[in-house]
Amino acid sequence: MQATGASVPRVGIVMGSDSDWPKIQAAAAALAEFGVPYEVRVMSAHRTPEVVGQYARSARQRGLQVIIAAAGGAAHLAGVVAAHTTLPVIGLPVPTPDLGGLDSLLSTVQMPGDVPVASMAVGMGGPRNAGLFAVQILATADEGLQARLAQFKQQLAAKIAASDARLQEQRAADDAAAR
Ligand code: RP5
Repeated sequence: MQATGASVPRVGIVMGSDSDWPKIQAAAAALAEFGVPYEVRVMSAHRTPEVVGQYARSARQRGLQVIIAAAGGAAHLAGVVAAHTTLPVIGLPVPTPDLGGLDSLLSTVQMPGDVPVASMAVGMGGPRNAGLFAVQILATADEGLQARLAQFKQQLAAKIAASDARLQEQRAADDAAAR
């Protein structure tokens, strides 16, 4: 799937199974939010190892600049992708029913020296952060994205300030009612 029209994808999202997709869609949503063209593929380090190697080896030449690799359980996908490319690889451990994703996390994050994978959190903000981290990597050489990220940080700060103001108002009202 190529999600943003005719634009050449800058980010590749790969996952070990289509069962991962509902759990990691927030990564794609974050890329879309910043207007970053991306592609999404299913490929498995264990079930289709040749496809993974070919994808990773050809990624830079096809214009990809970052790869997000999501997998669950014995989650070797990000590491195998990293073995075959010099592009930055973001590992996204997918929650699992058996071990809650600790299996995925450790399989993704515990890379040996010389083959880095930037691992995100299991669940919670992990998928969204994978997308945002890819945007941040691209922004190191893209002033437009850098400006959008700066605006994003300002919006975050404004949102938290508004939450704090609401909480203070609520507490003051509760105190007044209790008197
Ligand atoms: C991993 O095994 C996938 O990334 C997925 O998280 C998990 C289960 O895959 P399915 O059995 O649903 O295909 O390779």
